[in-house]
Amino acid sequence: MAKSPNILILNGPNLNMLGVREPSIYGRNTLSDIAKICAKRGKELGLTVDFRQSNLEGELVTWIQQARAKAAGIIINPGGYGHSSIALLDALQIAELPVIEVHLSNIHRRERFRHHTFTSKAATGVICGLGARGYALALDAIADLVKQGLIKKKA
Ligand code: DHK
Repeated sequence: MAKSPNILILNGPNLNMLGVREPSIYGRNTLSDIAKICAKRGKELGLTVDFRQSNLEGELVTWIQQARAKAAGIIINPGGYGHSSIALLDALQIAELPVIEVHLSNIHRRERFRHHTFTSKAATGVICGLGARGYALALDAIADLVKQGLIKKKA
């Protein structure tokens, strides 16, 4: 049987605090609830899901670099680094993989400094404002992109 495509799901700083972090904005789901949602949806879609979180920019960069050789796509909630990190943008562009960016909250309804994300320049699509559901929708989208081979993956 062919190996199922591997999807790296990355979560940036402070997302480990979901559940207690401003629930009126981020909802009551913990990151481990979201990991379970992703594992279930990934299985239904025939994808292997590698779900990770880090508060460290460099660690996220390293994981994206490693994904270049072993993943079929990346889903990323960059947290606050989305608004600040050229390094994450560069890593995502180097990866040459389908990328879906997810934000739990609708960043466009929030403070002006959250309206712009550097990382979205490397994304095929961006989902925001749909809470944990956004991750499942991102998996649906990335499954299609991988199937269609819309973005050529390097050997
Ligand atoms: C998560 C964060 O940590 C914030 O810094 C972003 C994003 C929004 C979210 O909605 O998931 O501004």
